[in-house]
Amino acid sequence: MSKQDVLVLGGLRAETLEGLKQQFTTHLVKDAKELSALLARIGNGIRGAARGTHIGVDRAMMEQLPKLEIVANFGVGYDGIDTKAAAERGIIVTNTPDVLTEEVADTTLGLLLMTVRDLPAGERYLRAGKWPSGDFPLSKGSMRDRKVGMIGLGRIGLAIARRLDAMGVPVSYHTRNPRKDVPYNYYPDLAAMAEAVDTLIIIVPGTAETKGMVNAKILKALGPTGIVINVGRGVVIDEPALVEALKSHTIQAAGLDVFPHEPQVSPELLALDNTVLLPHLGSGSVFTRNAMGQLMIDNLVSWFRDGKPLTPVVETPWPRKA
Ligand code: A2R
Repeated sequence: MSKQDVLVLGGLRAETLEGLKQQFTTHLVKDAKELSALLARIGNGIRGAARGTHIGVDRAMMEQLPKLEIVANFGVGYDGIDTKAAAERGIIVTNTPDVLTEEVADTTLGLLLMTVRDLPAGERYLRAGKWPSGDFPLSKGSMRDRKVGMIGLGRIGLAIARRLDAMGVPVSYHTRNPRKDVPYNYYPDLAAMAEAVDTLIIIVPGTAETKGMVNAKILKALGPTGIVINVGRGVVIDEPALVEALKSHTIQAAGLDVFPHEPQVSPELLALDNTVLLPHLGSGSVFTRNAMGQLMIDNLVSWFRDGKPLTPVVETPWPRKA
């Protein structure tokens, strides 16, 4: 059987690209300019797409790919894909859940501890040769007296909460629907949860509903010992409001792994010393990125070989809704 033509959008690891090449005839596109030339040339023959980082899949692109059946996304978050347009055209979208859950939860705990205990500044202090002239100041924050409010308690949120349980840290959560299988306090109202806790961990998808949900009002409710950790999506925080709250010490600090305009980071956030900033590396180990790449490939293989996707997203369920 001849190999299917698969469009490969944006950055993927060499191992993942190699895995794709073994199964498919791949057409690699790194940016929007390359894309329009390629689509004009071979758009009619493409039935599958593998989506890496930094290139969106919008309605206009789908229109140039009349035979497209499946978009396999690398990563659990798929806000860069217009799933409404996909569903209308019967295109299945898949993501890579579960295989990254524990890794992202580990990174979140690392970022939380870095931010609460001011650990990156301590490391900079040692490397600058300052230790012999005096001890690094005690951290204002401690996990010993913190209360965490999770914004999102899905696969990853739950894995984070389990780690907090082990540390003896009380957990509350805000989602649209309460879970029946957890012992944590549920807050249907985010502002009420922000009042009750001093630490927010954001692990929701980037959607029209979640965009800007952590705003000036929520930050004020969190208060002067407040710490915000974002490992979900950058757009969930109203960034100007966050910068203002950090500058005015309305809250204490923020630890961020995701940003609204990645890979660009606001110079204002960079200039503040009460931020800890990571370059979106929540799932960023060789082990986990390989597992994510394999699941993306397996979705495409399963679709073309067995006629079904392995991990379709909720907006494009399989079997398709009648
Ligand atoms: O609202 P629910 O009951 O569907 O709970 C989901 C919550 N969530 C929200 N919470 C409050 N307001 C919203 N508008 C809202 N939309 C969704 O986010 C659920 O607790 C959580 C999502 O969990 P999962 O779908 O299991 O995703 P997972 O694997 O934990 O990853 C979360 C996100 C990804 O979408 C990427 O953006 C990022 O982490 O890597």
